[in-house]
Amino acid sequence: VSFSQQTYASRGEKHAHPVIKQLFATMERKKSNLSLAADVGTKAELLEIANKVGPYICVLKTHVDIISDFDRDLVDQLQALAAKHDFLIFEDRKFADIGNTVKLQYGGGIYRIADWAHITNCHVIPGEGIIHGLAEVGMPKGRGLLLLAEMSSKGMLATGTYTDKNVEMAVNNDFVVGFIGSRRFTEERDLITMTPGVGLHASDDALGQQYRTPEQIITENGSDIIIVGRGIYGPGKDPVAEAQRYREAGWNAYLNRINL
Ligand code: 5BU
Repeated sequence: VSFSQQTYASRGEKHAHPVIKQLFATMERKKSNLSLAADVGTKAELLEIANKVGPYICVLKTHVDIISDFDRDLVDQLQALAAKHDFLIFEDRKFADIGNTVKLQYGGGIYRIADWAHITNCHVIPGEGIIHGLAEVGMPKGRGLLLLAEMSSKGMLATGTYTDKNVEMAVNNDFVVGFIGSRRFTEERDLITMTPGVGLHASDDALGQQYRTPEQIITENGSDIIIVGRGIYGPGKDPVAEAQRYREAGWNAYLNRINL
């Protein structure tokens, strides 16, 4: 049976990676395959939205380098919220340098991403060394890595053999737990897919983002998690009401898939 037709709970029970085990268990407990993309500019705004929307999500996705007043206390408070509301933290860092450099970027600097992000991601444009460099830092801490097998934006260049190479590298490396992309990529092991560019209606923004619906992504394409940003906190929106709507839409799309 394809992984897409199994429940999150049963996949979690069998999974070899501790982060994905934890993730599937969280998803099942909260009946949520929703990740919030919290692209806000300050510490106060990030903590506020994480606290409000936290009950409805399985993963909080961050871009820490857009927070103007980032500090250590933000990390402590985010971790406390992750424990309080039962979600994981995914820093969408998109590493893209040689192994030795990404090792320094992942473990050090101001952000020390490996200390607090359960999951991060990278491009494989430099070759497999990037995965090995990140793994040296992340593996001992029990972290997981997603490869950017595809992107959601118009004209993106991660297609064809480049996407296939991502899948090949992922299957062969235990630090890799899955992909960013639009669909399920392989049955060789249970590598998850998280999908950005999700809205309740298919549409675009002015800078190349393309939105597809939870049904397209979860039911039809077999992805595991929808990532939603402005659909939840965009101008005039009530983030709690929208998070509830997306959670329900994502979960129903999953129920429809496993009942197919
Ligand atoms: P939006 O407001 O729902 O459009 O936000 C989407 C988020 O997902 C945003 O943080 C992007 O950086 C992120 N993203 C994306 O949109 N597309 C991609 O292919 C990848 C990440 Br990878």
